[in-house]
Amino acid sequence: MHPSSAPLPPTLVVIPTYDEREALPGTLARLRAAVPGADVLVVDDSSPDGTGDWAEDAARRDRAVHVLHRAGKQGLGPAYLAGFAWGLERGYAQLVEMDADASHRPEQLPALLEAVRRGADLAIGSRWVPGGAVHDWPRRRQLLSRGANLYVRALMGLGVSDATAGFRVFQADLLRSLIDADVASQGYCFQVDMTRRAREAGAVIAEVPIDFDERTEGASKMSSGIVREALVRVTLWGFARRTQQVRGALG
Ligand SMILES: Nc1nc2c(ncn2[C@@H]2O[C@H](COP(=O)(O)OP(=O)(O)OP(=O)(O)O)[C@@H](O)[C@H]2O)c(=O)[nH]1
Ligand SMILES: [Mg+2]
Repeated sequence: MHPSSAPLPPTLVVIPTYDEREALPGTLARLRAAVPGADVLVVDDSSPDGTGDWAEDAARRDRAVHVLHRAGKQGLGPAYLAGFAWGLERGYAQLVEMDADASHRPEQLPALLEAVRRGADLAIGSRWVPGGAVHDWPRRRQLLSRGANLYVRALMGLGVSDATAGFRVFQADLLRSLIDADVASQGYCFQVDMTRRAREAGAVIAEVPIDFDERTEGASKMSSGIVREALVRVTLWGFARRTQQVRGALG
């Protein structure tokens, strides 16, 4: 049977939003066209620009679309954790992480879902594997992302080329076992921590090459604080791992 004709297990795409009124409509339309069988949960942190209201209207028009409203901007990690809890409670078999800003092409989601169908517990849409690419990123951003991933690789040995990527599919059983109260909170850190937890759980991780597009609408929420948090956390995780290795070798 051709893979795309296999029935899709119950799938929930979680899209966190903060001030994405301009970008979300296009992303959602593309997603619904690319993977019509998947449900969508928009997790909006009371965006001042009315993204949450727009999502409510979209949910009224389309039964596959749902909205979770949260009070105030609380960061990417907490938004995803709330969205995952919502989806796990409702019995979805696989849960997807995707940005609202169209940096992740909805048309490439089927390739990630296919990797999970073939046995991966976690499929990561990767910019830094052969076939992956970043389009229209300033050199500074490319260096930051590449540098961060090299640093993570060197210190944490996750065996993943794009540990900070935010386009992913988790098998529900794996996801359930990974999330607890102290998953690291913010952008890069959240993705790295989830990757680390998946690796420690012995998960099968597949990296699928993707094209990452620079956002054309709305504004980035990346901040120096998020980068700093990631640097500190990755360094601490790396040293903890080294200490364990040395203890293992001595003991
Ligand atoms: N609910 C919620 N969503 C957020 C928050 N911060 C960022 N997001 C969303 O998370 C996704 C990724 O954020 P971006 O601003 O694109 O951050 P980024 O992709 O690391 O940075 P760029 O590449 O510069 O766009 C987008 O859909 C944002 O709207 C937050 O605090 N709460
Ligand atoms: Mg983005």
